[in-house]
Amino acid sequence: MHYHPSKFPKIPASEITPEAVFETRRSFLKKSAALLPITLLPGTLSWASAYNPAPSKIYKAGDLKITDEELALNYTNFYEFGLSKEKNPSVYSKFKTSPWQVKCGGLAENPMTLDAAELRDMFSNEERVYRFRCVEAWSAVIPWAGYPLRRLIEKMKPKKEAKYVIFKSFLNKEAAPGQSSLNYPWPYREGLRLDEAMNDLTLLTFGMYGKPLSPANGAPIRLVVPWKYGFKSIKSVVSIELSATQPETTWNKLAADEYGFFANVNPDVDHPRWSQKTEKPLGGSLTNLFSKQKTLPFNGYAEQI
Ligand SMILES: Nc1nc2c(c(=O)[nH]1)N[C@H]1C(S)=C(S)[C@@H](COP(=O)(O)O)O[C@H]1N2
Ligand SMILES: [Mo]
Repeated sequence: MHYHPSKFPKIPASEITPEAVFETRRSFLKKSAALLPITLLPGTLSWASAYNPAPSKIYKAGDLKITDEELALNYTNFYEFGLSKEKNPSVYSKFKTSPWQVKCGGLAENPMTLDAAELRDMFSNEERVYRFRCVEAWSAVIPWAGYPLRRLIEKMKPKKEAKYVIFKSFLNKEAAPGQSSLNYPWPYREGLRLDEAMNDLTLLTFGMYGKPLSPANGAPIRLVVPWKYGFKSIKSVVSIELSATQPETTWNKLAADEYGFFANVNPDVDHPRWSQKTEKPLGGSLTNLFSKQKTLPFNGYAEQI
């Protein structure tokens, strides 16, 4: 299926008012709840089917052709479920993403533990079309939906010693076969410096292509940091913790010389095993050299960070 964000106005990021007013999900839900049989509410089905992120902010960087939805859903990196990128959907059959608790704490005056559904509905969701660049040199352009992580962090009220944010994914060997078959330091962990986490581009993400995230893409809640290599965009998050010190992260621990903590997209610094100067957009031929495109410093977001 083809996704058309073009039905929404294209506003350059520079012209976006941070306080743009749009209908909030709560008022949308109230209205739609009035039309639905009461037995549908509350529940996973209604939570998912009522998802309607406001398309009021479309972030663009350069000339972006949105990746085909089928590709973005079916060509994924999610090592908890194995090494292959094109996984059989049955691999997710034991992975339950609702209810899903997220612990938000650490060096916070206002720690909280919420269900992902509550966390999602705490602030209005908006859609953002971002470039996405995996460290393996494939790339995509994806319409995500969520809200800036900054809004949650402000609500958590960082203590003044807080300098980093630590993110952890779930641990469930029953549901995730890769957590037994791959000898990685589970659960998957990532981190950002607090100022990076507070950057307006850093998106706490609940949806893509106008729908809730699929298990393969990190349901029910993931991070998207568009100016960093894809491994920083941790999926299926269960904890967000403020910390005074730089945390250990999964890929950095596995191979520090290949995957740095900061991992900003940089075409001038090659990976030890391949060049980072170019990338292959998903959908382009993966073998045709002419389908490659230049990788941009900070993935095209240098001016926004
Ligand atoms: N928990 C978890 N998060 C993860 C990964 C993973 O294996 N486990 N892979 C990372 C990598 S390497 C990339 S490129 C992106 C891929 O996101 P996508 O599959 O939705 O495109 O997720 C990142 N987040
Ligand atoms: Mo990646």
